[in-house]
Amino acid sequence: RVLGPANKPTHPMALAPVATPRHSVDGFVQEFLHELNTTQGVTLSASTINDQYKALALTVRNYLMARWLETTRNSIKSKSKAVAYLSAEYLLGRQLGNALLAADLADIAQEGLKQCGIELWQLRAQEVEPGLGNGGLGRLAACFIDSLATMNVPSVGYGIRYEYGIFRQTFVDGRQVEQPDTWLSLGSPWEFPHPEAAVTINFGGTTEKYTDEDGRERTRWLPEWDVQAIPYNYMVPGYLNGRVNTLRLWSAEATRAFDLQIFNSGDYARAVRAQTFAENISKVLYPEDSTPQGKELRLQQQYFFVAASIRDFINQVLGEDFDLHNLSDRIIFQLNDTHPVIGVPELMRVLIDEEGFGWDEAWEVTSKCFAYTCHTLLPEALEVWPTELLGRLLPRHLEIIYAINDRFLEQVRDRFPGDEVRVGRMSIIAEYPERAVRMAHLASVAATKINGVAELHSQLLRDKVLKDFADLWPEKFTNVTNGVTPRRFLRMANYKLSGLLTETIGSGWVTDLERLRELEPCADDPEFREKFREVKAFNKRRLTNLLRARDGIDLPEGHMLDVMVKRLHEYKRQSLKILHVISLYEQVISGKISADEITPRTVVFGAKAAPGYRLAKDTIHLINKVASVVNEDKRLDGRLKVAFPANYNVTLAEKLIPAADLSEQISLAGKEASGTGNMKFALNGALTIGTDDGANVEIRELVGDDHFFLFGMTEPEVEALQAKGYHPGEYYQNNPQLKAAVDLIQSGIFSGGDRGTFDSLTSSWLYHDRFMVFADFDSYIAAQKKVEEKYADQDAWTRSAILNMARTGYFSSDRSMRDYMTRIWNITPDF
Ligand code: T68
Repeated sequence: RVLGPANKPTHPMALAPVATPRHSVDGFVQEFLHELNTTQGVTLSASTINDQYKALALTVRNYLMARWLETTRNSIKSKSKAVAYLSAEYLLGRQLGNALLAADLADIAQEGLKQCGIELWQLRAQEVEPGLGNGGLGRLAACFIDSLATMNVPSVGYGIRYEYGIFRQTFVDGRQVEQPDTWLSLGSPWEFPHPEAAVTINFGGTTEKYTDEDGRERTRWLPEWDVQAIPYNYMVPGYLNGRVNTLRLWSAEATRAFDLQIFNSGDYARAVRAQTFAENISKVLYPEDSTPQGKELRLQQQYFFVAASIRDFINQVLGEDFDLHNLSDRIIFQLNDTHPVIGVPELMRVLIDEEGFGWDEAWEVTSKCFAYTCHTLLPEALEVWPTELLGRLLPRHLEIIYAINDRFLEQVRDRFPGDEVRVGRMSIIAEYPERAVRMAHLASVAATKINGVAELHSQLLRDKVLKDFADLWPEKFTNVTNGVTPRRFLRMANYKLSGLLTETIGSGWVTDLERLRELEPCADDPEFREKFREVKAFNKRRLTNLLRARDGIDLPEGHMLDVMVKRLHEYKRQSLKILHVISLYEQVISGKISADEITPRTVVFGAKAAPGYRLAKDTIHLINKVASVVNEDKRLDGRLKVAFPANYNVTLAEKLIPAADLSEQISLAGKEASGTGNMKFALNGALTIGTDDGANVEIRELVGDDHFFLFGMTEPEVEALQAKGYHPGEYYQNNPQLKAAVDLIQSGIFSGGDRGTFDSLTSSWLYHDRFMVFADFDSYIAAQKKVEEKYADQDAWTRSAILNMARTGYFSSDRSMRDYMTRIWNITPDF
């Protein structure tokens, strides 16, 4: 690869930074028309909306370009320590709005386009969001890279450019049906492919021992096949700070040599198959959330992107003469869960096999270069890879993992002599039900720091999930509570509220969210409360219009908007929410209460289920069926509605969250690592009904008990009940309200008279109820009564909503990044 020009440039322009278009309406229009003509190849009058959208995206890119080139040049020059965020997922959401905001172009673009006869919102609607993630973990990565750019932190995000992101959800007769997400079909104007910078990634084969020229015993890997990793760069613009970081996503392509060999053998069909085989690696995002699949292709994906990223950083950023003994002075690889942990043996392999390091030397370096973030508490969510599979795909890496384990277990035996049970528990290698590598253990052994994502979660990691590791290395453990970017989720998503905030306290809150505290006194100001209510009403109208056009859903006016949006999972307990709805319905139709005793409320669900997760899909089916019955029943007098727009994604979240009154965060205590939707709702002035779980604990501490609807067992109470023996059937028998709701499902009323349709769900609750929905039902219903009482007093409600917003500035991802910098990375921002 040739870097830079062959001869020293003589033209003066060659050294000048690229010109930024004029920051004015005229400058913008000129640039926009230029892009339309020269890149899209059309005149304004002949252009389609897609042409216009693409030309607009390219225009905005041009405004950011000089800053990007400058940031990149500086980061190579400055030699400061950088963060490489390694994540298999980035749930970015649409790019255009964020880029306009970062470049301070929103008003100029709106006016310029208007003069061209174009509405900005219409072009924004044209963008298909890159859904390269499942849920919280992927969205967190996107928030973090936004904050790193905004805070001037030298950093790069590495991941996979999936050709198909998270599936598009549709409903057929109320059941989820998945469609492929063809986000690239109209082309993506945000990416910069660099096929010339491809990296070769090896797989399979065997290893062999040999003696090198110095007489040293060495090992080499003789791989069987390889693929090319092609980098695609994306701008990550900081907010109004002149910095643009890079997100680098890898795409798999067949290697030319591989192809040629087969082509030459005359087997054309096989050659084409080989190509498909290679390209499969980055074809599709695994839609499983919190339940790893253990599929070979998934491990291929993990190794593919991590190996390419490590190589890329060493070659491109550090350059040839860098002494890799000092690697940890220049980089920290942050592991977003265990998905990139194969990077640990990979770095060892590079240092030992390729660079000639001795084991101890290599470990000295490697064990300073990684930090590990855990995102779960569910034991079934901890990744393990059968040694058979790992050894077949990455034979050298398996050897290295065994060697790491041998030395590690020696350490454990030294510290805890005779405690072989502990040794077995802690081993990186599990022996049952099959021999397998425990990726969380490998991560814990290698990492300089291990963090959970909320206080309670980090505590439970230390006390339960990784207790043995915390006993051995207490100093490794820390917490960084998650956060969300205020740019996307407040400034962009809620521009009406943003306007009110800026008018009241100035615009500093966008990058210093704790300043929302200054709004506390406004909670007692009737005029401010009125304005705040008007903002909420505006956001509800906006949502109503969107859902009408997008889903044909009609939201009634004047309802409390009660929102539960997140992945569908048993532990998150969408079933508890729908049982509440069913119970309200049952009480009205059985005459226990009259419709006018119900607080007018619309319950909004948004949730995708993993395609193979039966109970989750059945829950979606139930919700849709309940919706269609409840929404039509005149006896409710229109006071209770259920809306379930399909395909919940970042784009929909940006409209839904600002409109919500009530945020449902109702997981069983001790199961939700943090949650981040909970933070977005509070910041947008919704009140939370929630359990003492994840970051809910910290939200409640900050906003105060009077402004939070707490219910349900605490984590220790859950443990105690589990230990004593939990019998959901008893709750069913002893709680007439719960029994009536479950019986109503079993009556067939939601399934056209068929009594068995939802048996899988009802029997799972009655006989297992792993997440104790029945045990928390009563407490949840009681908390919902409190919600209704408070909502009846609109002044009190608004007061609480304002205080929720004013007191949750802590949950900015800028603060999370600051915590990572001081507690984990030991780096400071660049200026
Ligand atoms: C989420 N985890 C946590 N996992 O559930 C949530 N898993 O509490 C937390 O707020 C969030 O992470 C951010 O820390 C996930 O989203 C996954 O998406 C996932 C994907 C693949 C495999 C396993």
